[in-house]
Amino acid sequence: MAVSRKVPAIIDRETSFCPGCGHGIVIRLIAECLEELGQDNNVIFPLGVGCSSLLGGGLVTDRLHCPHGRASAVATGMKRCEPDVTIVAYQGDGDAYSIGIAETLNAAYRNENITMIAINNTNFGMTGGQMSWTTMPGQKTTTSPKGRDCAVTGNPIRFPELVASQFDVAYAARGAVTSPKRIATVKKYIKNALAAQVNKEGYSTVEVLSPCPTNWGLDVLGAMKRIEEEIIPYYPLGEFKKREER
Ligand SMILES: Cc1ncc(C[n+]2csc(CCOP(=O)(O)OP(=O)(O)O)c2C)c(N)n1
Ligand code: SF4
Repeated sequence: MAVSRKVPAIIDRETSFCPGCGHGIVIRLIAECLEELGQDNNVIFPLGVGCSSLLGGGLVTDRLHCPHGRASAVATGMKRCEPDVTIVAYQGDGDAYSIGIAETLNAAYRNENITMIAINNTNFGMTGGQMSWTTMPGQKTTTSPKGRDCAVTGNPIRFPELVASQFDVAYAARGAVTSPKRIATVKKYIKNALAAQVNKEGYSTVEVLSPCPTNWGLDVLGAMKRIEEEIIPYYPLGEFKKREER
């Protein structure tokens, strides 16, 4: 018997991500959460530059391609003009952290009532796998061919922990899309983040550890295994800040 699966209404076509990429999973989860919260026709996505921009090819929704790294600043402007519209900045680690860290941190610092979803695949995916702020110590990339040397580059950033410990944000969490159970947990985190915004609690963010098999030179299962065995031990999963009732 065929299994029928309800696809959120704002998804109307296939995405163009590489096979095994995590972006498509997260975009599907965001669409499901928006629909469940009654926000799917009341949302704008300020988009990062990178494979994250391809969200626009998969969802029928308002969105804006922002200058590189500046999606949280654009999100701030949108929210202040339209406080009752749900604003979701969707960015990669290179965009949100390496390139746009000033705007990203400033939005969290001010506790802007927006949601920022960051896809952490430990490199600049779209441009061929350069080192980013989340590249693992020792990881080989096209710009760290001998492996990332943290004595020279500094250490990888743990953004959700940073804003949860230093700023008055409403919600901060990190998940991974390596198994159905973990994907269900990521969905719960995204829904909590969006609900915090709808309830006007302030800034919310979810970082998702996500495979980039193309630039990692791994097959799909190998990429999932890398996240489980190498990346999660460095980037712990969980909720770092939330209201008691969530
Ligand atoms: C001002 C500017 N600098 C650099 C680029 C090139 N560029 C395009 S996408 C990208 C990296 C995006 O990486 P990330 O945010 O990690 O997203 P991913 O592609 O991995 O999802 C870069 C450097 C650009 N388009 N504009
Ligand atoms: S390059 Fe990486 S992040 Fe971009 S679509 Fe392919 S797998 Fe996904």
